[in-house]
Amino acid sequence: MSIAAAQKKGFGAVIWDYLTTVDHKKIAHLYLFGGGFFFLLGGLEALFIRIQLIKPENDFLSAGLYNEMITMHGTTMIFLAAMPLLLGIMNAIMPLQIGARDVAFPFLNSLGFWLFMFGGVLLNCSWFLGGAPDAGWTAYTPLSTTSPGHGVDFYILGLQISGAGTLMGGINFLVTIVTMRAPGMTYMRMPLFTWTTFVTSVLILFAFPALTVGLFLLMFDRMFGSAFFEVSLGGNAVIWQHLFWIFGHPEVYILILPAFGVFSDIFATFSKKRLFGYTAMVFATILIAFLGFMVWAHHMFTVGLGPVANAIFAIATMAIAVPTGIKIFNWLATMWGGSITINSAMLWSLAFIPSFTIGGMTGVMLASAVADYQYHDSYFVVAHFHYVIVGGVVFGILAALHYWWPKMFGKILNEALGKLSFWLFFIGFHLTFFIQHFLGLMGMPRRYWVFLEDQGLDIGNLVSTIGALLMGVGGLLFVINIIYTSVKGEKAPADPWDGRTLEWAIPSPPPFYNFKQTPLVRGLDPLWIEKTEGKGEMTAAEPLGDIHMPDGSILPFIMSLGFFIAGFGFIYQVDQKAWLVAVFAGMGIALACMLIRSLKDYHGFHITKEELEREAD
Ligand code: HEM
Ligand SMILES: [Cu+2]
Repeated sequence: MSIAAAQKKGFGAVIWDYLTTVDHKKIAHLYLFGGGFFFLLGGLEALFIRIQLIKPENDFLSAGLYNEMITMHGTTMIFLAAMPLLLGIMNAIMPLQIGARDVAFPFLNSLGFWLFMFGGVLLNCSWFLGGAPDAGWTAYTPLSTTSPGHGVDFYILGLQISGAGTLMGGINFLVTIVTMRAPGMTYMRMPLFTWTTFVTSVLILFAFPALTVGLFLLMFDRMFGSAFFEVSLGGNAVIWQHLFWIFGHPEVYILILPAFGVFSDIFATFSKKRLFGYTAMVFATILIAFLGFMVWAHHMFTVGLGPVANAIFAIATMAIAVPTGIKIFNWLATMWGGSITINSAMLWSLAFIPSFTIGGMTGVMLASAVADYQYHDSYFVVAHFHYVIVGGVVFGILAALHYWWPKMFGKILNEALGKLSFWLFFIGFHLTFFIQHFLGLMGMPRRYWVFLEDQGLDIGNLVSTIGALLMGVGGLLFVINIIYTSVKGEKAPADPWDGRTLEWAIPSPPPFYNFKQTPLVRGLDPLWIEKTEGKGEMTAAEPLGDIHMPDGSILPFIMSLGFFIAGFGFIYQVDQKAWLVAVFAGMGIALACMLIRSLKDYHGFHITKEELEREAD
């Protein structure tokens, strides 16, 4: 919705519109707003960590607050920033790329967003209510079962609620891609971004239940006196690590695969060439996802699983380098001989290749179980996963935002500001994390609140912190670009980049029904085919007719609010049983919404053929 339309509509109406929307394009806006907010929060927490480590034995943060800061930074960035931002981009673009009018379950789509948002808010309430979780983002037991206060309880309930939202999002995307592709859009004609959305949704479906189960067991141990992880009562603390990483490692592929899809679409568009090795790229994606479930114990090489288990997980981990390497070479081959356009989206994509490859290489080093006894829990590990997560996922998100902003918001992000924020963030990134490899090799452990004088770690940490501040400035400039563009930005045409795929065949932003007539797809890069061999625009697969669209609803918001209230009840009923009232009240609200949704008929509405004909193209 443009600023002009919003002003015409009035602020209140706009808020109500977004509170009740089931339109995938508007839900995408909500995810970008929510995920963007949490990214800034996670970034601020990272800056506090780095300021604490700017010099030896610093006291900017207390030891306890430092533990809370790293826990919240990691948890926020992964669950509340990176993933929702990707879910937002997938929500906005995937239905357009397959020629659909929305996702399969619009109501569920809205519920998925509000559960994420209320889960994220609940988790962050802990800052104001006695202290945030402090057991690390991995919440290893018995640290997490014995951590005093309610911080870890907020972690459990917050992630349980937002995790349910993510699971719904994954199921929704899966069903959408299987059932709502336009005529002719066979699986092997889907753009790579849609393919990676598909495979990521399968990963979400199989990985998140492990976390859900783990969080329930942790909840029972902390709140209801069970002993799943309590060794003295016959429990096993290592089981938590297995459950967490059976989820946790596929989680990193849930984050990186959509980014891989973004780069594939961007390299093809700005090289004016079909993606090299399309079929190999599709199967490499599937193979990475499959192997991604076979490697979780590489996070536990030093736990004592034994040489046989370590060897198996080491080999499986190294094997993932093969399909990943195929992707890197295919991106390079796509650009080879192409007519390359360098703009902000392409800069982030080009910067991704060397940055992510460095992360991949250190990943292979870490996969060597014996060598990992040296690297484990040192800053070498911190450097590695930031190279793959920031150099891969965050660069992918920023590239995608520059590439699809015109389609999502109808305006082109300012290129000058775009390039400036890129260079500051890119240089800051390498300054922050490259030196950390060496801090780790010099023995600096992760998660330590201070480092000591005369350990030779001073310069490295100073450089790392200066880099983090530079990333902060680059990030802020990106936010300024968004504000500047929404106020003064250039209106975007339907196809600003001479694109290849269906989303560029409709206006920017698209009308709320997306396609007036479902398009007929005749091959991979359907729009490019029509542009180069056809009549320059998509052929309709159906005659113009009435279009059915779903109604908006406030129920997803209220249902999520119910779970939010119940969350508080569960956390505080440990101290006072009176809080059980909040549990029943919250669950009652959620249940009532489910009943209303199940019993009341929602017919939706039709846009008539006449209205569509009247509407000027
Ligand atoms: C944007 C700039 C960022 C900076 C400067 C930064 C900095 C750091 C630092 C210094 C630590 C280690 C703290 C310690 O072990 O004592 C850390 C931990 C971590 N970071 Fe980041 N980070 C950034 C972005 C991200 C992003 C985008 C993600 C994920 C999407 C992320 C995920 C994590 C995780 C999971 C941990 C581990 C937390 C734990 O030990 O429990 N970081 N970060
Ligand atoms: Cu892993």
